[in-house]
Amino acid sequence: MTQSPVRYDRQGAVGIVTVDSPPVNALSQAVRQGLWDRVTEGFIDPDVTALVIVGAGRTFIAGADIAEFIKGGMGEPDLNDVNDLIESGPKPVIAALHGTALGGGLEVALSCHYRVAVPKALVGLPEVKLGILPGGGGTQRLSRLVGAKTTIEMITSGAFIPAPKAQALGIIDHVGEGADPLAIALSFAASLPAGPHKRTRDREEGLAADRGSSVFDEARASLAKSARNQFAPQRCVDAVEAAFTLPFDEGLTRERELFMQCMAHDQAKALIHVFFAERAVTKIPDVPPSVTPRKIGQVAVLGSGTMGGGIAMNFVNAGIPVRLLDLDQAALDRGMGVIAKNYAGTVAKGKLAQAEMDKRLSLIQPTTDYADLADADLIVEAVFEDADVKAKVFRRLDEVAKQGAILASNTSTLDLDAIAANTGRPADVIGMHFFSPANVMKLLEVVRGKDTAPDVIATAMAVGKQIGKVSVLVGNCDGFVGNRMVQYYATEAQRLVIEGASIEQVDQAALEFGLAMGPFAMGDLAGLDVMAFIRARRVAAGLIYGTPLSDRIDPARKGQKNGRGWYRYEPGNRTPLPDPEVAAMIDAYRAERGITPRTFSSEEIGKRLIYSLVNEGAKILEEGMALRAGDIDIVYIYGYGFPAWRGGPMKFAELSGLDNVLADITRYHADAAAAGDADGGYWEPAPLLKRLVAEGKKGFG
Ligand code: TC6
Repeated sequence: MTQSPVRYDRQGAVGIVTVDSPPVNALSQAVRQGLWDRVTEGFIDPDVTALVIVGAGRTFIAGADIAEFIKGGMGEPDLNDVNDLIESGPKPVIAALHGTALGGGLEVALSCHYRVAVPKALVGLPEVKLGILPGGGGTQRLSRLVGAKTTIEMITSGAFIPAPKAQALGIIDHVGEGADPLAIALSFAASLPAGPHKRTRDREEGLAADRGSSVFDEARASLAKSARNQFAPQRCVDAVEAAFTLPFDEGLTRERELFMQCMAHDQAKALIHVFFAERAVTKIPDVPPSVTPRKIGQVAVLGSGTMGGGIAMNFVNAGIPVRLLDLDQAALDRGMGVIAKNYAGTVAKGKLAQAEMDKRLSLIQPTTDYADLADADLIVEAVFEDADVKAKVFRRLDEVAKQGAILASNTSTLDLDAIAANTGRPADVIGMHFFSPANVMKLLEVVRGKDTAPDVIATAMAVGKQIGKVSVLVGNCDGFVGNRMVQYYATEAQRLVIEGASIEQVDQAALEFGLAMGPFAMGDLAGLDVMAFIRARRVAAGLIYGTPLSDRIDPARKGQKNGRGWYRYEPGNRTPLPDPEVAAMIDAYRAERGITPRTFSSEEIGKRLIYSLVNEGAKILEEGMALRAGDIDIVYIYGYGFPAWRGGPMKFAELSGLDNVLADITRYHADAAAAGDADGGYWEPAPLLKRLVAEGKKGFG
């Protein structure tokens, strides 16, 4: 017989129910069953007058077992039955919280008669981040304790609340001292009044003020904007409202109905996929956790432009000192000025203390002398994206860097092995591709060259984590994962315009799909001059099918930076405005090619944009340039504003049906060929996609 993950013992007159199911004491079927059995044991134990539920290890219960959601069917006992048993039993039950009491874990705690916590404990109902809602009575019980507004805020944001604040709100009864939740609970139990001990379901303090209140409609209206297109947040509000309109048991039934609706929705499948994909990216088969990362005490960043400055900020934000090198003092002064201005903006918003800003700035040591890089453990190069410039820099780095230093390039497109070949130590060379603005964007593509040593990979991944990035290991191919895919997406956006859509319509369709920004607005933000430079190299290398409109647009149009790109911009304003000059250029181009513009639906535009990513993503996967389809999804979600609730491009394809996606891609390919449009050559269906569909597979595996 397997041992239960929940045990029972006794201390004086208190029965202790300990959940011991590493890593996070999630409520698997075995834990629910264990809770049922051990709580029952405590209730019938004649020697105890009260029970404590506590988590072993680093945390209280961190929620339902999300892996069970994927397997389907959660099995008996149901969490609501366990909670009802706890709440309606003959003895008071105290939840002793430490670590994170989340989701179903907090719902168990809310079913207890009292909640005590260590000061560092966090509580939250983060289900909405998985596309679902609290389905174990959380919406009904929390409402009774704290009212509608706080409940809605907590449930629709999924925020983690520190114990002292939770106590002030009325969620926790007592925050003790120290780090031992059991000790706090035992002393609390010793001072328990004789009773009666109210069940949360019978408490009323949160309900009265908000019955019939407008808070529900206000929340719905606000979420319609802030959580546009998302299913679960609106259902969360519906579930909370039920606490104010229905008796407790009927409210629970309504909550469960809404929970099941969310669970059946594609958005839950997408977001649960993202939860696991985000954790899977850290797992690299040939770089196991036993590989020790190198110690990084001092970093150097080369290039004090927008990218280099942003990269330097990342390190000093994490307390790691940086030497920032640029060749001329004027550029360096400018770069330092921009960094200081960025921090000052954050201080002005009240998000950073002045003293902290000063401390961070003092950690950056500007220099124009390569010799100052001699003690750096990690050097990140962020100079101009030109192979010759980078070659020169790496030759110089090879001369000055100490033995064992890691030499990283922030190249976004160039061949890492060619860069490494400029040094006598290719094993120490790696790509660390930050996304602009580098101090804000969460994604870091860690690029592995053919000779990169495993401990160098382990270090780059560990440093990425230390500076708050989501790091994804990618292979060395042109544009790596993100930019390799995006070039076809950008080309497809242009092809749609050539065929008849307007620039504004294409961007609007992308927004409707849920992307943070449309492809043309994104081009203007990145800079059309930079894109043209990269494109010229690719065309020369035979790596690109061409982007006809880009070649037609006036080279003086650089994008947002000079107020003229695909759109025009008023001075000091980032709002893209349609530009008749660009429209005229498009008309002329269509006329020249004899194209009669046709109309497009947003759906058709959305499919063509996203499937261009999917087809290239499948090629990348087959070439081994990404380890998993989920890694590609994470690149897109954290680097390109892809909506997490769509799961990333690859998950979106799975949810759309790989066979449907392949059928569309095959048609786009045939259409491009029939029109003699070589620019659409990338629609050649990915062999992996064809194989998976032929084998009847539903996913990329
Ligand atoms: C719910 O409760 C609904 C109830 C209604 C029922 C009717 N399940 O994040 P980490 C794994 S919905 C399964 O790296 P951290 C995770 O995959 C749930 N597994 O650690 C990883 O595994 P790996 C509401 C889970 O210290 C390992 O634990 N709860 C779960 O940075 C370590 O995780 C949530 O949404 C889980 N619930 O952060 C909470 N949680 O090592 C989700 C974690 O094999 N969890 N794992 O890769 C979290 O937010 C964070 O994991 C954390 C710990 C804050 C608990």
